[in-house]
Amino acid sequence: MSKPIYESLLSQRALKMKGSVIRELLKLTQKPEIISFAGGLPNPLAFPVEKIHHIINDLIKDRPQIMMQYGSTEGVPELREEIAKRLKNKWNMDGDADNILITVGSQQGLDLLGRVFIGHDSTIIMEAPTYLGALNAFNVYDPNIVSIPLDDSGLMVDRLEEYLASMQKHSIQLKFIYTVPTFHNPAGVCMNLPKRKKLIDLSHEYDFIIVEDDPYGELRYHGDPLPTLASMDKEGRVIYLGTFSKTLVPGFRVAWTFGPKPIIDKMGIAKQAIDLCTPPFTQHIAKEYLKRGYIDKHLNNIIDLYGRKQRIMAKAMDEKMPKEYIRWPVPEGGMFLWATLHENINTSDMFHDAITENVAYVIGSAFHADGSGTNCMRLNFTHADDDKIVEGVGRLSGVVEKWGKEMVDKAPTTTEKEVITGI
Ligand code: PMP
Ligand code: G9A
Repeated sequence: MSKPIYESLLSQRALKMKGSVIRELLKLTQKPEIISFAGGLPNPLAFPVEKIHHIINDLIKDRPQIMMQYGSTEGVPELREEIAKRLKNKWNMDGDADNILITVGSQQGLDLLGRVFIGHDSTIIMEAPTYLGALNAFNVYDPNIVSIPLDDSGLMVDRLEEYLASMQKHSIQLKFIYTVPTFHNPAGVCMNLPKRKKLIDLSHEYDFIIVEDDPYGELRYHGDPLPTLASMDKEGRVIYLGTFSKTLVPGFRVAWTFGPKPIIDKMGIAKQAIDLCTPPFTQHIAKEYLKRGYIDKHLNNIIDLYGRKQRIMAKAMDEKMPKEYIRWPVPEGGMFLWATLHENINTSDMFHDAITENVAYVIGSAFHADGSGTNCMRLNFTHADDDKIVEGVGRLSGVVEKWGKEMVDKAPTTTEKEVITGI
C-alpha cells in the first residue's frame, strides 16, 4: 500500500489556510540572541504570580472538584456576572451574565463570529491595517473582505460611508464591520469620539453590526478615556470582545464576548461543537481575581510598567532612527508602535538583515488583507527588558539606515529610470 496523498484529501478550506506570521515568528524569536519586538507578548513581570498562587491554593482547598469538572459552554456563571458588573462600572455597558459568552481567548470569539456570520461570499469590512489574527480567523470562512484605511484618528469613516452607499446601490449586504477602535493592533491609534458617534449612526442608517475588539482599552498611559462603541450603542448592534490576556495573563486563555443575547446564544451553540467549554480551572481563578478586587491595582502596575517601556522605546527611536526614511506616531496606550518607512523600503526584504543583526519585528503586509503595507512594520514595546529595547532599537536603526541608503538615496531618479528601462 502506498502512502495517501494528503494534499488531495484536504478540503478547499484547509488548503486555503495560512499560518500566522506572528506565530511563525514566535518560534524564530525564541533564540536568546534575538531581541524581539515581534510578538504582542505581555511582560512576565506583569503576571501577578503570587496572588494567583494564593487563589489556586484557596480554590483547591475549598472546592477542587468544581474546577476540575466540565463546565457549562457559556462559562462559569459567577465569572460572567463579575465581568458584566465590571463592564457596567468601568465602561457603562448595559448587560448581564446572559449577554456574555466566555471563550478560549478572544481569538476563539473571532472564530465563532466567523462561524455564525460568514458564509461563502459574505461581505465584511475590516480596517487597513487590521489585526492579523482576525484576518486569519475570518478568512477560513471565505468572505469578501473590504478594507477601509485608518488615519491618525482611527477608521476613515468618510470612506466607510462612501463605500456603504455604493454597497446599498448594488444591494450588497454587509455582515459586519470589524474594528479595534482603542489602541489599535497594529497601528496604535484610537478612533476619536466624533468618528465613534458617526460609526454608530452609520450602523443604524445602513443596518449593520459592529464587532468591537478591545484587548488594549485599559492600557492607557496618557490622555482621557474614550467610551467603548458598545456603551454608545442603544440598538444592540455592537458585539464586544474583551480578554484577560493583556490585563491578567494570556496563558489562562480566558476571554469574553459581550453582545445581544440571540447572538451570544448562537455563538454558544457553535462553541459546543468546538470544545464543549472553556477550561473551568482558569475561569475560576479569573473570577476570584475579580471578586477579591485585585484587578484595578494590578492594572495600575501594568500601566506604569508599559508606559515606561513605551517612553524608553519612543526616546530611543527619536535618538537613533534615521528620520528621513521612517516615521512613527507614539500612541496614548496599547502595546505597539507602528512605523511607516520610505515607500522604496520593503520591510519583508529588510527582515532578513534585521534577523542577521538579531532584532525582529512584524512585517506590515501581514496586517493587510491585500498584502499591501509593505513599507510598514510593527514594534512591540511591552516584552523586552528596558536595556534590550534601547539596544534593539539601535540595531534596527542601523538596518533602516542601510536600507534607506541603498533603496532611497541610491534609487535611480526618474530620468535615470527612463534611460535604464527605455520607457
Ligand atoms: N484581538 C486583538 C486585536 C489582539 O491583539 C489579540 C492578541 N494579540 C487578540 C484579539 C487575541 O487575544 P486572546 O486570544 O489572547 O484573548
Ligand atoms: O501570540 C499570539 O499569537 C498573540 C499575539 C498577537 C499579536 O502579536 O498581535
